[in-house]
Amino acid sequence: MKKALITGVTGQDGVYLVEFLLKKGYEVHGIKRRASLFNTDRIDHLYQDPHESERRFILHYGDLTDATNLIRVIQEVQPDEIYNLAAQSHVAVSFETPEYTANADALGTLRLLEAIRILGLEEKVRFYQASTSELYGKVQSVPQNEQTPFYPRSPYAAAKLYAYWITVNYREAYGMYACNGILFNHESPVRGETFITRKITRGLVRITLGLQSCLHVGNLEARRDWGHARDYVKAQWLMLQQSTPDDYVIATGEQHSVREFIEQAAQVLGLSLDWQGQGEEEIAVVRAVAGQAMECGHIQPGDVLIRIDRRYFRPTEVEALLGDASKARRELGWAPQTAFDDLVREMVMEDLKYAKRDVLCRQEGYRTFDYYE
Ligand code: NDP
Ligand code: GDR
Repeated sequence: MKKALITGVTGQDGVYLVEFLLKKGYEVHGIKRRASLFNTDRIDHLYQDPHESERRFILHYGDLTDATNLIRVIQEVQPDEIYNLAAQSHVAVSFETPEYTANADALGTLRLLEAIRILGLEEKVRFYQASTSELYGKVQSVPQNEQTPFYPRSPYAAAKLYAYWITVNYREAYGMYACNGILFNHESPVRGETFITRKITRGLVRITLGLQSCLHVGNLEARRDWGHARDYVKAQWLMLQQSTPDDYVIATGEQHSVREFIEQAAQVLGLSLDWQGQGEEEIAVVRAVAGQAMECGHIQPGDVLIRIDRRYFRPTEVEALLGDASKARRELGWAPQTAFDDLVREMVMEDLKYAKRDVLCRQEGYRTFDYYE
């Protein structure tokens, strides 16, 4: 039985990758951080009690900022594959916590690679690094592929640039099987609530159900190549199954703006929108109400659904990303399976379930979590 060790196992990609590897018959180990509250919401359905025999999913406490911990966990697990998904992954937050972001995202990757080397596991372990389309930042050509020069635009991207190159360096210097997956944005119903896609689906659903009055966002014109996390973790695994290690762009090749994402999510709920005003004064006003939104009865034509808030703009923005994944198609046989419309629909429908639960809780006098930064 192959063993995999996943850092960032409690995150969005973590849960999809665990599910994927368990289906493939792996024994899966994950590193989770100690927190004062349970932080395993996404993986709770996979939890196996430590007293069960024949466990195939095992969690270890750890942190990418603690080299001793990483060495000990790798020593204990003796994994065949390590997937380094852990990171302070929020671009906007990285402007507020640049040093921590560098420590976790850049040096954390170095610590893992060094741990493999210190333990003499260079020939046994295959290593996957969660690199990112944010490396292209201020894009130098369109679409972006493995040859496109990098131009990071945030502390997050600069940290990930170091992680990218140190992964390449350990491959070249020590002959390690180490790969960078340069993944473009990928989303899902378990996407963190403060990334724009989930913020939109959660926000619009909560407005529809009368739990929230308006959604505040930043740059409507930012354009992204959005895929589904379920499809992208398969690419992560495929990269570690080849005869030689290499770096691959993973993307859909289709681009949409934040504005288009809002319109698509609104449409799923039965709302059509008019955009009025300009720049920071722009608002989205409800033109017509049908479907789910009409059944719920909380939204009327003329209601303001979206407002712009300066705080969500970044000091330096990545305006537009579009990936060219032809190398992955050709060499890994990988292709995205989820269309943009289906991704948005799935996210909206799942958020409807959560919001309906919140409505019930409120009716019964229980407090709900209403934060929507
Ligand atoms: P998430 O933010 O959902 O998950 C990040 C994970 O890393 C969480 O499990 C988090 O733990 C953990 N983590 C954060 N800091 C540390 C630390 N210091 N030590 C140990 N664990 C830590 O990210 P995604 O699942 O969306 O992304 C996975 C990886 O892929 C990240 O590295 C991200 O930067 C990268 N990436 C993501 C893309 C995307 O569109 N999703 C695209 C390209 C790259 P906790 O739950 O305790 O916070
Ligand atoms: P990104 O994702 O920065 O691409 O990083 P995010 O969803 O945060 O932003 C995408 C774009 O939307 C614009 N935007 C807003 N973003 C947020 N979060 N909140 C808002 O209110 C808002 N309004 C507009 C942003 O300015 C940006 O242009 C994600 C992360 O998963 C990274 O870890 C990963 O490496 C990259 O994707 C690929």
